[in-house]
Amino acid sequence: MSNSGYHVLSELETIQYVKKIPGLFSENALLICKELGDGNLNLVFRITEKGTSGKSIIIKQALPYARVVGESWPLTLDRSRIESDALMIQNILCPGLVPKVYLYDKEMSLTIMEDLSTHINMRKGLITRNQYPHFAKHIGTFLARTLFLTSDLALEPQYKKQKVVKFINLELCKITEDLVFTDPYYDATTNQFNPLMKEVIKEIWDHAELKLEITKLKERFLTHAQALIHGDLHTGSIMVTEKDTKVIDPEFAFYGPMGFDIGNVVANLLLNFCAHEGCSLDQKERLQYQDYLLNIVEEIWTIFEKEFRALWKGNESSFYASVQGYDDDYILRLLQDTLGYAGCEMMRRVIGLAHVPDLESIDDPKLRAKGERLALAIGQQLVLRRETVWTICDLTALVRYIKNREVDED
Ligand code: SR1
Ligand code: MG
Repeated sequence: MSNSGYHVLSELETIQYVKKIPGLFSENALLICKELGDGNLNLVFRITEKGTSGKSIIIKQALPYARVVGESWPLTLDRSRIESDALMIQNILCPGLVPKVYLYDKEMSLTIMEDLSTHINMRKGLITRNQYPHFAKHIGTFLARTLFLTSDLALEPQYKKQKVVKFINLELCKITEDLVFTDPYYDATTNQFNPLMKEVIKEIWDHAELKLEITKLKERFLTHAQALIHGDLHTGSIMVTEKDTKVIDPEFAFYGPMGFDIGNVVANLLLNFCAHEGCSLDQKERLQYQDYLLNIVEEIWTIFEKEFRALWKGNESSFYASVQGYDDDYILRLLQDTLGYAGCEMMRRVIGLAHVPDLESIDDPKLRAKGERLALAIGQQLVLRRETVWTICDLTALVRYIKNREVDED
């Protein structure tokens, strides 16, 4: 796609740009712009009006390459269309659970949206052991509604296929195909890991049964156009306050397996669980927070399943609703996919290119390796044993069992 008017904005140009857009700020407003510099792929500017109004907005502009690597990794600008379209759909399906989009500028590959500076990134919140009493309800509802209502369970098949075409996301899917399902399972140049983990990682590279299961999950990721998924739903893609939750950054959105989104949420809670193993917290505090995390995993699934079944029931005229037992079969497959994709996400965040601050913020490599070893042990078992799991409590019991097996409590 060629955007002939496209150029990368500076902070000053961003101010000039927003001033030309009617309805955002008053003509004489004094504006401050700051590029936040925390995106893997894009530029993210916050524009704030000086004075008492406190008004602010976010402008997210796609770069023609992956920012984290540089110009040697070219990327399509079309991802900004995918992101703004996905946000608008999600806002219709789950009002209030994503930032509001004010404007999408195709030419400049940018989206103007609600500023969430009152919220914090959930990953940061979990690292400091904050608790979010409404999070499970919000994210369980988000998952159920966005996944059910964009799938063949809710949409007329031909209309759904048009959506599949609209959300073809070649390059960002390729990033996931490579970084999640391929590179971590051999000695790829993109991998970067704690040298203390080398032996355990070599065992993974030699684990034929594990690689077979990862291949099945990869093939399902590539071919199972089940619903419009967020595609990168880790805890860094979620902004929270004690009362509110907003899901951000759906630039990886495409029609893929529902379990990939649910699995990413679960995996990132479990990665935080593992990271606390490596932190020098006192044992009681650590165990309490780890219990809290496992409880949220159970709660998320329970809310997800309840809402998903309610949507299924409310759609009585559909072909699928008329087939007895199909809902139970479908939901069990979702749970087992969730485990599989959660396992993949956990392993790639230890072995592959993109790590998580939960573990990376542990300075001492020995302590970090403690958490990383646990993450790899849990990740492997989630993939290998996913078809033996029938309920969400089987999953949390499996996590507790592996933790007790792997970790010597002080
Ligand atoms: C080069 S992009 C690396 C990672 O960042 C994104 O958030 C995705 O998780 C991707 O795998
Ligand atoms: Mg992102």
